[in-house]
Parts: sequence; structure tokens; C-alpha cells
Amino acid sequence: MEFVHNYRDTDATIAAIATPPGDGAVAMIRISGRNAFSVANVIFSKNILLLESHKVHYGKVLNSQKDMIDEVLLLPMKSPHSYTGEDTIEIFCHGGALITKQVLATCIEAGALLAEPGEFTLKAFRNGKMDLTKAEAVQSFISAKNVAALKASSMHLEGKFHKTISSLQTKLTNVTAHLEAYVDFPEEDIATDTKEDLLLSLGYIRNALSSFKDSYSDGKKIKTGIKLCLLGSPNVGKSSLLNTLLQKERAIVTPIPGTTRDSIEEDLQIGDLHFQIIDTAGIRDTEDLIEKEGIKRSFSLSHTADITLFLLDSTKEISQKEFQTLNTLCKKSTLIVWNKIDISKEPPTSLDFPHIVSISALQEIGLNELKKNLLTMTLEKPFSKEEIILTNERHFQAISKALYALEKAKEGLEKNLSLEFVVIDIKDVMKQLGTIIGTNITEDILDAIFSTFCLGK
Ligand SMILES: Nc1nc2c(ncn2[C@@H]2O[C@H](COP(=O)(O)OP(=O)(O)O)[C@@H](O)[C@H]2O)c(=O)[nH]1
Ligand SMILES: [Mg+2]
Repeated sequence: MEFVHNYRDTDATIAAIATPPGDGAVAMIRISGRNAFSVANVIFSKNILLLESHKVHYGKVLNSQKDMIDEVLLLPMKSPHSYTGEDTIEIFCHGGALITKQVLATCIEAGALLAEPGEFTLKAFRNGKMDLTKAEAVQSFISAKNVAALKASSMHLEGKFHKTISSLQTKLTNVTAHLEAYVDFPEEDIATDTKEDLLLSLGYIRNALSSFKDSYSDGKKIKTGIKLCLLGSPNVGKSSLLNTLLQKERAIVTPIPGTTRDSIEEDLQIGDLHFQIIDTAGIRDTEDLIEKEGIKRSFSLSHTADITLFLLDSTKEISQKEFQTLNTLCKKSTLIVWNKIDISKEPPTSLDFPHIVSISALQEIGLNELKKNLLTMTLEKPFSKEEIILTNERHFQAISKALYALEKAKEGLEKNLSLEFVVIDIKDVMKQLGTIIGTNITEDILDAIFSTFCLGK
């Protein structure tokens, strides 16, 4: 067997299993880099160099003793027409976890290096196959837990965010060019018309950046999911509501108060969004140590939740304890849920809360109204797949810094500060925006971004 030596430089030849771990029908091993074809040639039963690119070829993977490991389909892709832009080989083998590992081990034995997380996409970025926003969107796209996250990342994948940031960069370059002309001739004052035009441009850029920044509060929730906490006295129907929403008997329901003592967390899909719903121990005064601890947890879970559903039994008057708890809740993020309306006529008390619904967890009445309330309470703006939404913390940080520098530049120009300083601030804005699309980025930032990727991507 002939060995090909690689060093971990940008065109190192790397290999990884690209399909998820475990047994499956088919698995895929990907090799990319300068020596991808020679590595594949060592392990494949046919001469790769004679095979047509971008066509699938049947053959066998052999180990160094020429024993057959698996019958496979092999897809060679000649540079630059591949995901990474390099010579790439994709091997489709039987999807057994052991077989897949053996095929990969043969590739490594033949000289490929084991890929690090995100290394294929890093190569694609380095080779100009995609800009940084697109590369990052690949990971969000794969890890999307709900339709909204999928749609939000597809906007980035299509390059719309990149295009917008690039066009803002062009505008900033124009503004800088104008200002620098004046910096070179300090004896000349900037014409009022020109100054107005420049301020207008900066205002336009500020608005665009602001709306990106604002979108992050929704974007974060879309990406990570929204935490819902069920809170209320014992026996108001919290566990019944959890079960009804999940459409399965997840939590134990009994007429005995204090049944739920620990919190139960489950995933729930409503509309395009993803929620984590937490059932908690009912709040009451008790001497039971375990229940006491459970109640303490109920409160702290409610404090960290995005939305608290405070359940009340509509057949009963509100208790002193419930009034106490209501006073501690944030009105904006609390949904008051009057339960058991199947056996009551009307909620007994009117409450000064903006979000209130009446339901029957048992008879499944009012659940659509409850879901509608949750969706409107969650997002600042109704989700639109046409709009760019920031879901990435790194982008949010860069936009925030850019916005800060831009405000400074705008103020400097308005107050007739020395234009040199204004130019410095604008260049800072451009630098921050550059880190988003990857024109101005250091190796350690790249490392941080790509190390969060899954292996084989
Ligand atoms: N009639 C009626 N009973 C309900 C409703 N929701 C829950 N219950 C009953 O109330 C009791 C307590 O319910 P549970 O879900 O365990 O309350 P939790 O202690 O708040 O979790 C059980 O007997 C349920 O069957 C409802 O909407 N209508
Ligand atoms: Mg319960």
C-alpha cells in the first residue's frame, strides 16, 4: 500500500463520515483535498483516474491486505466543482456503524487526515465557495428544530443577508471616499448639501442595522425554542394541560393535590415554532420537604421561562396564595389560563392582565385560542419568511458594535467634529460588518465558528 503524507495546511486531504452515527441503510464517507483522488485510488478496486467525474461508479473498498471491506458506490468530483471546491470523493457504503468506521479507517490508513468538525465547510469558505454568513447558515439549517428556524436560515443560505451587508459596505465606502477628500484639504469646509447627503446615507444604514439588531430577540427564540412554564396551585389542571398539549399521558393526573412534585420538561411544536414546556409542582403552603423543594423550583423555573402560563381553577375564587403569586409575575410574559370552564359558567374574578384565556384541559376547549395567544406573545413581529432575521449571536454582537460606531460617526458629522475622527468611526463600522461576511476575520474567530459544526460537514 502506498502512503500519501498530508500536513494540516489549508489543502490537507481530510476524511470523515458525513452521515449520522449508528446503523442505517446507507452511510457516506467524504474525502476532500489535494490528494483525495490518490487516497481513493489506494482503497478502491478500480482506477479512479480513469473514472468520469461527477458520475457514480460501482466497486469495492479494499483494506491494505486487499480484503474487501464493502461493496460501494463512489462519486468522484474534480475541483473546483464540489462543495469544498477541492477534489472530492464521496463513498456510499452499507450503513452499518462498524462497516462505515472501517471504510473511514482505510481512508486514514491510505493517507487522509481525520477531519475536524466543520472542516469541509471551512475549506468551502477558504476556497471562495461560500461567504461566512452562508457557511454559518449551513449549520443552523442542519440543526433547525422548527420550520421558522429552517426558513430563517434559508434566507442566510440564499445569501440575502450577505448581499445586504455588502451593499451597506459599498455605501459606507462611498461616504468615506467623500469625507477623505475633505480630510486631505482641511482648509475647505464641507458643503452643506454634501453633509446633508452623507447624513442621509448614514441614517439609512443606521435604520437597516437597527432592524437587524431588533430582529435578534425573535431570532434567538426561533433558534433555541421558547420556554413555557406551567404555574399555579395544586389541582388547577397543570398536568392535564401538559398532557393535552402533548397529546399523550406524560404527567400523572389525579384529584389528589400535590401529585406533581418535580418538574417535567417536554418539547412541543406550535405553528412554525418550537417550545419547551415545563410542568411544575403546584404552589401551596406545605410542611412536606420534597414538595417544598418542588415549589421552590416552580418559582425559579417561572423566572427563567419566556412565558409563564398561570393556571386558575374557574370553579373557585382566587386564593390569598394565588393573589400573592400573581403579584410577583411579569404581566407582559404571563398568560392567565382559566381552566375547567366545562364545569363553570364564567371566570369568577376579572384580572388586570393583558393576556387571558379560558379553557378546559379535560374537554380540550379553547386550546386554539391558547396557542394563538402563545404565538403572539412570543414574537415581537409576526414571523415572515421574506424578512432577514438574525439568529446568530456572533452576527448580533457585530451589528451592535457597528451600530455604536455608526451613531458616533453620525453625531461627529452633525456636530462638525474633525472629519478624521468621523472617518475612523466609519471604518470601524466597516470592520465590524466585515467580520460578518468574513472579509475581516482572524483565525481564532474562524476556529470558534467552525468548531461548533458537526463532524463531516
Ligand atoms: N372538569 C375538569 N376537570 C379537570 C380539568 N383539568 C383538570 N381537571 C381535573 O383536576 C384534577 C387535577 O388535575 P391535574 O392536572 O393533576 O392538576 P395539577 O395539580 O395542576 O397538575 C384532576 O382530577 C383532573 O382530571 C378540566 O378542564 N375540567
Ligand atoms: Mg400536576
